[in-house]
Amino acid sequence: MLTFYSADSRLRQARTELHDGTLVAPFECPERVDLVLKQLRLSGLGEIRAPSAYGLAPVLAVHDKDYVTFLANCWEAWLAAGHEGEAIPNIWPARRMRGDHIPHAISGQLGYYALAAETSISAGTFEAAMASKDVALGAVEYTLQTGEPSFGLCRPPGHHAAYDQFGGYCFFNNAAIAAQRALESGKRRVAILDVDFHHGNGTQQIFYRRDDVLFISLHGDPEVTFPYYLGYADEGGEGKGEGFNINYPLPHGTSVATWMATLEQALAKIQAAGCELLIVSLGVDIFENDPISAFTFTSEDFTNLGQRLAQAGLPSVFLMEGGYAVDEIGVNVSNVLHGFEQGVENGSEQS
Ligand code: OKP
Ligand code: ZN
Repeated sequence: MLTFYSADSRLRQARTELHDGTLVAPFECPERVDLVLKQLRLSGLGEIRAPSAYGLAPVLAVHDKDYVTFLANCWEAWLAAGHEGEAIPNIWPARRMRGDHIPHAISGQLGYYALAAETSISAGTFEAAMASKDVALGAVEYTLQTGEPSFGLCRPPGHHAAYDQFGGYCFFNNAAIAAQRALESGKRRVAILDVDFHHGNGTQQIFYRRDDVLFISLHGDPEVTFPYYLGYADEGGEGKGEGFNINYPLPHGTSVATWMATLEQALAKIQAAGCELLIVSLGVDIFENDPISAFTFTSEDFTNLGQRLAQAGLPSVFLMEGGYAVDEIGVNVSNVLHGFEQGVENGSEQS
């Protein structure tokens, strides 16, 4: 399988994450991609290619222009305001305040555009986010042109990023940008299957009123986990999007058997909707030893996941989301992708 990767993902080197009341070294760190790359090379998955630069147009197809401008300017504005640490919001337009007003000061803008406080903005963040969406676009372009599967080793991740909000380590919604590109190239309906431990609130919101993208997410129950305020089972889409958003919140400690049985339901929905492309938001934080998650996948289970996804028989693009057990992140990603290739081979032997 062909992998897309950009060395510019290293430009995001934040030093601080607000975690459990203290500032810690971010879980979402550059070493994550190093370990994935190392394992992809060791396991011989295939060529690793740098993407082209696709510019801002595909970003503006799913994100607000003023939000993109804010991200591009945030770090300089934060420095110009004389702040010493990284840019972290500490106030929001909470209920009954002026939620539609964008203040002049960068501290006010941060709260306006942030959905959470753990994700600080630092030098190079915007450039890394640009590289990450280029990785996603390179992967989807390749799969659109060849029909062959691809893996976009995106970093920073994307699925929490909404139309005009960053947070949960995400700035641009890579999967949404890729799905939109696929639609513009002629696909009539695209499925985004989000297997990350956390609900893909940003992807859900971007497509909530649309029927050309079917968004399905399996994730930790938001009653007890991030992002808390979205991801419930009764969120089914609105208007013509009704029926095209499906959430499967699952309790902490959910067994792999239950998770895989839920995946069966998700894949049946994807088949029934006539989707022409599958984009997998691939978070491997469903791993049993993930430091911030609570599902129970072993490294072997990831191989089975990949095999099962191949049986959907769709052109498929895998895009990296979360996964923070850095020792195993490479093996777990590699197992999904090799499992997918095995599943494709088995499928063609049977037919
Ligand atoms: C990003 B992705 C740990 C608590 C969780 C944010 C989680 C973001 C997950 N500090 N805070 O979906 O893997
Ligand atoms: Zn996650």
